[in-house]
Amino acid sequence: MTTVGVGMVGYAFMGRAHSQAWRSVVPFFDPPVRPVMAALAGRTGNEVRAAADRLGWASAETDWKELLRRDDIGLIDICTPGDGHAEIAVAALDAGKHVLCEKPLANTVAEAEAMVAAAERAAARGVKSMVGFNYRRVPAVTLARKLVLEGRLGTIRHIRAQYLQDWLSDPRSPWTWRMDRDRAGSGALGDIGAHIIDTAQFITGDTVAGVSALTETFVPERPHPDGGTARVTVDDAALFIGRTRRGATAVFEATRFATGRKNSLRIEVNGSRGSLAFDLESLNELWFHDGTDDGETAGFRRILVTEPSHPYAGAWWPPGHVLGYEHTFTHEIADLLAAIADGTDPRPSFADGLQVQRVLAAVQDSAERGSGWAAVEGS
Ligand code: SOE
Repeated sequence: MTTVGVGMVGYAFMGRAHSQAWRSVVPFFDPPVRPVMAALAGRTGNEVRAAADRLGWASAETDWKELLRRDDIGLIDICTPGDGHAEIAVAALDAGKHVLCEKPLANTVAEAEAMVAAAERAAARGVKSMVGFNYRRVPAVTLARKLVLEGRLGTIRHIRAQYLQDWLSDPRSPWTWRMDRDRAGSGALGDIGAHIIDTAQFITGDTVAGVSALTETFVPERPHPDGGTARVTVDDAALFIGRTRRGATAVFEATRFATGRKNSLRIEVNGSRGSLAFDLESLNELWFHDGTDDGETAGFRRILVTEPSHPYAGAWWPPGHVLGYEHTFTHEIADLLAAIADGTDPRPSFADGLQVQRVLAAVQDSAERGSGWAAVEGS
């Protein structure tokens, strides 16, 4: 059995989610290359050692560069804030390590381009890279894409996508790095807007070609955990309309101020033959309207996406025994390991991540110009 040693950088929310996935991928997916959770890297010695212990990593490092020097590590998993992605990913790929990098790929288009260049150099040597748009791996989302590709929706006319959270709606919620443009790149736009862009493009197989956007920062200053206040330099909400390369219209909304909505990624796609709808807060369900059904009984029907024939579902439990948020990360890692084993290029690639980054940049550009139309570079 071939193995690959994994070194992960960062152990906050995403680090915990990825650790859970690295621990569960072998028993459920029996991957052809088995991961060995070799080391966790973080800045503070006692904290990273405690986290490594708790999350299942065999050792801890206080400098991520040490992971690149170790021969027992062949894959780097980047779970840091956005400002660390480009430096770590480029160095890791140049050192011949496979890379899984959290989304959004980078904080700027220039960083993302450098990462794609490194990924291309590495690919020529058989080294793989992937960006972690985990919602592609919700079984219902993968099924939605399959239905579109099979032509069950016909020509796609409308995409309607929202990502609604409310964790910042209270102005007393403390400032974090996610509110700092230098560290996070942008606010709701890059954090959750990137997910709806990727999910919409993944499901439809189309890309956003141009946008008109509006962003808003409702609370420009927040209490700093160390005392005093700190300035919020990112958007709290981003709204934009767009047109796709193939001529569909799209409406997107990403906000952290939708009171009562916790983690609601909703998408509806309308085509000439039918429609589908999905909400992450009910992630085992896909709603499908087949416009070719008899008019009297036609309508949206709820598909419970837990059958063994459904994407990923067969690896888990019997039908109806629902899956959750964390499974998407296990699926992502299972696919990455399969690609490493069979020599194919895993998706979403760094090039896919760059394309999303270009949409984010177009949104920012349009919003800064009072919602003027902004073409997406390269589309
Ligand atoms: C925080 O808003 C966050 O955790 C995002 O960073 C994730 O990517 C998203 O999946 C859930 O919300």
